[in-house]
Amino acid sequence: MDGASTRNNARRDFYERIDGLSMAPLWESLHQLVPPSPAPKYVPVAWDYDKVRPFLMESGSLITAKEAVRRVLILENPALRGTACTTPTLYAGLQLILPGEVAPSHRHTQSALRFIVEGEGAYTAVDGERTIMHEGDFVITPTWTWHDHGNDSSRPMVWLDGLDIPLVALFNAGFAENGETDEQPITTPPGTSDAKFASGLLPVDWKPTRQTSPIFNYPYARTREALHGLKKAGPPDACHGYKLRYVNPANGGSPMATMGTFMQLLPQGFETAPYRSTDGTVFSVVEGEGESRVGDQVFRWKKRDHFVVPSWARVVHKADSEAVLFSFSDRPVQERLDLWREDRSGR
Ligand code: GTQ
Repeated sequence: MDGASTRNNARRDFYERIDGLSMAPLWESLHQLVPPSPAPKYVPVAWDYDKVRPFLMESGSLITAKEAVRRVLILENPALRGTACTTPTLYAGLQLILPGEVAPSHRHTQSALRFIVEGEGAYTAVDGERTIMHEGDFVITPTWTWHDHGNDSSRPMVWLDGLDIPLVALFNAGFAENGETDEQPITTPPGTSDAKFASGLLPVDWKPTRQTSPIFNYPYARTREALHGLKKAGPPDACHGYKLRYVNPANGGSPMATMGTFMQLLPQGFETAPYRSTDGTVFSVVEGEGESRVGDQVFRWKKRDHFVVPSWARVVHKADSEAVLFSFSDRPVQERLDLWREDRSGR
């Protein structure tokens, strides 16, 4: 036996002996543990709404919203099957609620966002107030707030659920409880939180008690108007087109501590400069048609399609017609931890 194999055998033997003590040699895995740049173990993926919708509707005949509690098809990353993860930190799913149904009241420490994909007229109630939802609206149900959903309209409603389920699981900080009634008692007239907090004004003696935004519906009509105002005001950003982030008006931060949410407008024919950042991101197409190159994959998309851009994957969006993209990520968490990075060198 040569010197190298004698040494390797001695090392293997050593590893086996320390294995029984629940110990392992760092030097065998150091490079993976501390990579020179992010090496995500999940992949770019897209869901074509034309293919997804029939299954979503079929689920509506298999189980009621009440029995399911939440009737959702999880958008699971192909590299993370069986984990309910869309990215390693975020969960995403498409929730269906049919006319007359109620998704019963509960609360949990996981924060949730709703992004309305199809239909209008259903409501979400959060801590005693209801909001009627329309396509493109962004609605939050922050950590530990009571929430239920109901559809008093005549059409099915579908929205994208985004939750921090994997993050909360990582911390083992999950708590949940069910409401006493399916629909929580309504204590506040609709429009109250909007009136108090959504006009660049705050009630004079109001003090925030948590990081969460006091606004719980950010309607698309206003977001759209803002994007179009931006477009009139100047040239697009090379990497983003016209991109805005949703904000908690009380502190300038994200509406919820764990998830950042964004809306961007890409003018017709616009192609973004290559861009990457460390926050793996879930996109929902709101308007228009185009394609995104994510790493070496190309996803064609149109209204209501969804796709994932993993951490540090280069992305280029191209809009064939004027397009609007909603997206969410764990960016605020990474920023708080001084971890978030971007690379605009493709600009
Ligand atoms: O609406 O509370 O998609 O608790 C997954 C878990 C939605 C919700 C989901 C949930 C909810």
